[in-house]
Amino acid sequence: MLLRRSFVAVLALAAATPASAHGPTGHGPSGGRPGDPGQVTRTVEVTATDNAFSLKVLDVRDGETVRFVVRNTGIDPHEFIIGTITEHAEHRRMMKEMIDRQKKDGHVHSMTSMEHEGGVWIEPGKTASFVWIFARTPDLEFACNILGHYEDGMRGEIYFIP
Ligand SMILES: [Cu+2]
Repeated sequence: MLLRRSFVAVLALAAATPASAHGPTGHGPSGGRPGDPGQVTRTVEVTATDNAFSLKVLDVRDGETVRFVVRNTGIDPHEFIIGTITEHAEHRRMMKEMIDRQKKDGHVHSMTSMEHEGGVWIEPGKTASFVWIFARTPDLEFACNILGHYEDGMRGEIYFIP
């Protein structure tokens, strides 16, 4: 599928851009912030396939520092991103817009505005990790927002233990 391939190429380019370290949309990440690797108290291992996560739901504590290790055993790239339901929806909307624009004018546009520091991009066969300190936030989810993947079920709720 041509559409899917070009889409993935754009995303891969964006993932490799160092500018991804800050929330360019003007607001910081929801649900916490990048954590100190020295403060990790739990490691959560996740396997991504085409198109599902081995992790279905996640219970965390407010202030807990978690290291996520995400392995992609699929054929397609995937992402594992933490954000609110609204943020994920916006992320998907922007990805779609980007593809539509690319289809129209043939140029590869920067995906900077959709990058999020709360997560990783994982190429097929690779493993990626990040450390996150959670802050109590309603409607928090982990998700892959690549076209169609969220809808296929690459998402799960993050619950805060009272
Ligand atoms: Cu995916």
